[in-house]
Amino acid sequence: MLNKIYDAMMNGDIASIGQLTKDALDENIVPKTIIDDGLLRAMNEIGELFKNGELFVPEVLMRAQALNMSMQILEPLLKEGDIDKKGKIVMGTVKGDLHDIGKNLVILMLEGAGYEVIDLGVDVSEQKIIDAVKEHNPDFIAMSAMLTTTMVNMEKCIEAIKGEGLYDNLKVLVGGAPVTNTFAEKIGAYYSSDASSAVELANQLIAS
Ligand code: B1M
Repeated sequence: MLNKIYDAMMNGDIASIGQLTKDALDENIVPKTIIDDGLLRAMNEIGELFKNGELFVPEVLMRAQALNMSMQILEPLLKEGDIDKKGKIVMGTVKGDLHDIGKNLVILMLEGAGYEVIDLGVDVSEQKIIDAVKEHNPDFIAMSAMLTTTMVNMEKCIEAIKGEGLYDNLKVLVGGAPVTNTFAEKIGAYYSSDASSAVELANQLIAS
């Protein structure tokens, strides 16, 4: 049954993933096992295929939708502490920037890898990020920018975080088409070029 769920995920089979999830529960497979050995096992593989250019954005989004459909059934059944969250991430697209497809993909991959992500959406001001950091006490702030005119707001945000004395307690991840490693280093952040690399980077940093 877990292999069937894995296959449905790999094929982006949104028509049958819900029924397969219910069938697995009927066979007394616990939600955590369905998530770990069915959904997330597939999502890790999907991340690798995407990274290697063997899957494209629409295909990944369809598989992510399948994961969400299954999770909608499983989440209410999960007990407190059932899922070990690797870390907490506050993420948004920076002020002035409305692009969210890449950000959403990064979030899906991070969630699929076991991170709790608080999605602040698009056009996110420094103050909104600061408020979220104070409320959620995350391990990471992750920012996305797709415009050369908005990537500068990443630096402004980091300065604002420093001004509030919050910078030393977390790490800042950045990405998006115009962003480079050199730029990230200059502003005091860590860079990743795509969603899978963002997961790898978060894993490295959380372990260090
Ligand atoms: Co806009 N747009 N857009 N756009 N748009 C670009 C970015 C552009 C390159 C197109 C072009 O001119 N060739 C150009 C930017 C030029 C520049 O500044 N260098 C541009 C422009 C100019 C604009 C407007 C100004 C156009 C106008 O109105 N005159 C305007 C700006 C609006 C605003 O934000 N204020 C605008 C508007 C729009 C739409 C609303 C129409 C739409 C956005 C819809 C949406 O997001 N909901 C749109 C789109 C779709 C694009 C393109 C075509 C595609 C972007 C995309 O979604 N790519 C884009 C051209 C292009 O890239 N080919 C373009 C797919 C996505 C999966 O990739 O976002 O790169 P990407 O995310 C990747 C990585 O970058 C990385 O991982 C993701 C997954 O692998 N990543 C991270 C992203 N964020 C990360 C954060 C991390 C780590 C990795 O943190 C840990």
